[in-house]
Amino acid sequence: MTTDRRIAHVDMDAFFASVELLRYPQLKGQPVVVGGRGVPAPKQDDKGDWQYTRLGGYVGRGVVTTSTYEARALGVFSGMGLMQSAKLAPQAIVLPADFEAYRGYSRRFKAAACAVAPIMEDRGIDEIYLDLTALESNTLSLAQRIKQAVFEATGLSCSIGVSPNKLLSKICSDLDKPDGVTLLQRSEIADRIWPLPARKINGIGPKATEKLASLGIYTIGELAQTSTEILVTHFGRQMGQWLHEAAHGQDDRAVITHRDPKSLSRETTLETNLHVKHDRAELTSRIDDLCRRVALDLQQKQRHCKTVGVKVKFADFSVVTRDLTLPTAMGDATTIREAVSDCLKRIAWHDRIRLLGVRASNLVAAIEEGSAPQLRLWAHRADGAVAQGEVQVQEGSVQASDDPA
Ligand code: TTP
Ligand code: MG
Ligand code: MG
Repeated sequence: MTTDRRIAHVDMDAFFASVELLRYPQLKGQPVVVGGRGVPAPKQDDKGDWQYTRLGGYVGRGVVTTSTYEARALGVFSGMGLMQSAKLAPQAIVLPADFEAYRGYSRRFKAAACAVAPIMEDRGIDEIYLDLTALESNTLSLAQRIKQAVFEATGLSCSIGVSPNKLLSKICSDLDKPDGVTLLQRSEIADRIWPLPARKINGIGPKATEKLASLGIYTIGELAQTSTEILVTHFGRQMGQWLHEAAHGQDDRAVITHRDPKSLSRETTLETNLHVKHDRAELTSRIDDLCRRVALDLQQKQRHCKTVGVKVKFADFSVVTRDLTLPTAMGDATTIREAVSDCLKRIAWHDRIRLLGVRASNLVAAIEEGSAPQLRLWAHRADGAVAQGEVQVQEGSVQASDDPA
């Protein structure tokens, strides 16, 4: 018999909000919400007192990226509109998002965790998996050392779940938030996992949850008791089988330390819908900015791209994409910008523009002359910034989540 693996899932607590509280420690214990970039930043008045923006009276279409646990107690959660949240918590303070800062803290927390447990899979801005199997110490002391290292490097708390696989650990890290450690053994699945709602399984989204409910399946336990045949009938072979295995806590996926990114993209939702002709200057500057950021992302991941794409969402929510494949791979902002211009010329502008995106795909290694490509490409980076399967940084919206199977 092989012994179980020990996989940890680490997730930062109220991540964006917690980073903001490092900047404004006087707000600790208060309901605080992080909105988009358009929210006014706090200002100091003549006496040196901070003046904050309150949620009450907010007008606009900003969205809550995250909220402190005090704001969550008032019903305000990630993804809610700021205007809707204002009705629930008018007194809550709203702060602008600062994605650069969050990326910096993200790198720091990953590097700190890596120093304790070097086999790490990067799962987005505030979460990672670690394979603890080969490490000497007992699981609880490892989890505590990771938390301590993360705190020392960032001043922030995280929650950790440790179990025999990624699927269960992801569920566990959420069970005792914030600042929690949850250890789970295979023998405890029935007692501790089965009572939970099915949607706690990463990969069961709102649609699948609804479909399961229509079959009378609400908990993971009820899912586990449902025959594979029934699940396959309703969800298809692959998904049906995966649902069955997931409910039984089975998951063999390895912790993947390096992954080749397939594409990189950046997009931005405009504060107000812009007109292709009347707002030309503003649009041009937004597009320039997106191209520059995609070029930087490519540089960071040491990649060039052969294909450049654009995405435009119109005021009526229709989405148009165009792409262009170049004869040779490249990664500089100017060439990306030229390709983007070419793509934009092929769009019929039927309405005002709500969102703009630029994508680089068909990625290849950017090999600098005289360098040892293999080493450069796969060397573990001390800052913990490991290439991901797909890096998509959307401002004010959700980060990547795990693939279901
Ligand atoms: P999460 O880990 O889902 O949430 P959180 O860290 O804020 O809170 P928790 O303690 O429950 O883990 O997301 C990490 C960050 O990603 C979050 O701080 C902000 C951002 N995010 C969004 O921008 N939009 C979203 O819809 C969600 C869920 C998160
Ligand atoms: Mg988190
Ligand atoms: Mg997270």
